[in-house]
Amino acid sequence: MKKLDKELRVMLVDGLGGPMSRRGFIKRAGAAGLLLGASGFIAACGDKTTTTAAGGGTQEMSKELFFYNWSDYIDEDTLPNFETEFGTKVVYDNYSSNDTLLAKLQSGATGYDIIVPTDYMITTMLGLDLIQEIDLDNIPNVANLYPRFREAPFDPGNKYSIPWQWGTTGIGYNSAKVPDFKPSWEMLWDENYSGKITMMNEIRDVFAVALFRLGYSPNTRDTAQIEEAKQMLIEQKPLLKHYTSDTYIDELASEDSWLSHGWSGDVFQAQLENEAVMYAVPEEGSLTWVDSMCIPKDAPNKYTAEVFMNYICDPEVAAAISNYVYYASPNEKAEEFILPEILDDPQIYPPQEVMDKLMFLEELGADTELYNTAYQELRAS
Ligand code: N2P
Repeated sequence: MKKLDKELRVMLVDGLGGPMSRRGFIKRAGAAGLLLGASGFIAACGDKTTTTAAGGGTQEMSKELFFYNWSDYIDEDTLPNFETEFGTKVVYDNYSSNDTLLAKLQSGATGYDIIVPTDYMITTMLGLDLIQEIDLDNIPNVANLYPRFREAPFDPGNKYSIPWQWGTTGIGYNSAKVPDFKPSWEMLWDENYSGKITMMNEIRDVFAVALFRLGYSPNTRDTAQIEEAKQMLIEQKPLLKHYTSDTYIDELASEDSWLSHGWSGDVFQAQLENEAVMYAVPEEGSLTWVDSMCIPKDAPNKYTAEVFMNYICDPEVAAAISNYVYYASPNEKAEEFILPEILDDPQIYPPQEVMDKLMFLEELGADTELYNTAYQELRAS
């Protein structure tokens, strides 16, 4: 990828003027996106459809790449720039929960080349033989990642996965409509806000909220604890507007919802539209997670998928994604291109003492069924 002109980069990183609110700042980031697009265009002059693989030999880029990613999780220029640079069309499709992604893969050949499951779900998919090993010779840019993302417990050495973005789970709330907000999961059970509350549509995440509220681990295998959490979630149901893992961004922005169980960057995206929207990680504890690119077993275009992964690990490409979606990047070399307002924001890059309090969901093997059954009972109640 062509490097940004130095003067332009300084302008993007240092900003055009004095301190700005996040809302003002993203407008500036939007302008940066346009400029990056222009840079991608310049880089496109040259035939990139045949590439020499780092491991030797020549491998053909496919005409199309089928990419299945989370909704609201990419810079608007990322795919157009890739298409211009490599001459491959990206067919882009979205999901909003790991459960949907897993069900899709389990239902048979999907034709997807890249998917982006969350940490624990990668372990699940490996166990079900749904994803395949990656040829790291084609992804030299993996060296740009922070060491902790090269040695993550769910995939040490990035044999099967290349991290995309990471973040935390918490509550998005409207500070004007919920003046008595406190950083507690209890808020999602507050009858004063009945009809204005949303919960995610994701099995383990929904149970994690009730389990944290009860003081239990979100990874418990204890059937009595899971049952107690289910009862608590059944009590909550009449207060909910609905379960959603994507529309809450717009609903928070339009004030159709005032309290949403949500992911950090999604809530900040809502905040761009409505300055009253805030994000908090509840004091009872919460989750952190990392989503990573993987190649399904039956992917039609494995080599092109690896070239795409390498492109995403380019520091400027990775930074542009964080600058747009407000999630943290696993790419250490991207730091110099990430807007300081994002890099220095403790809600996006939490300090170690906050990280120490956050937990990862764990893959529970056969005991996952305890959650699947309880969730079905909850939704049917
Ligand atoms: C993006 C959702 C982030 C994914 N809309 C949470 N794992």
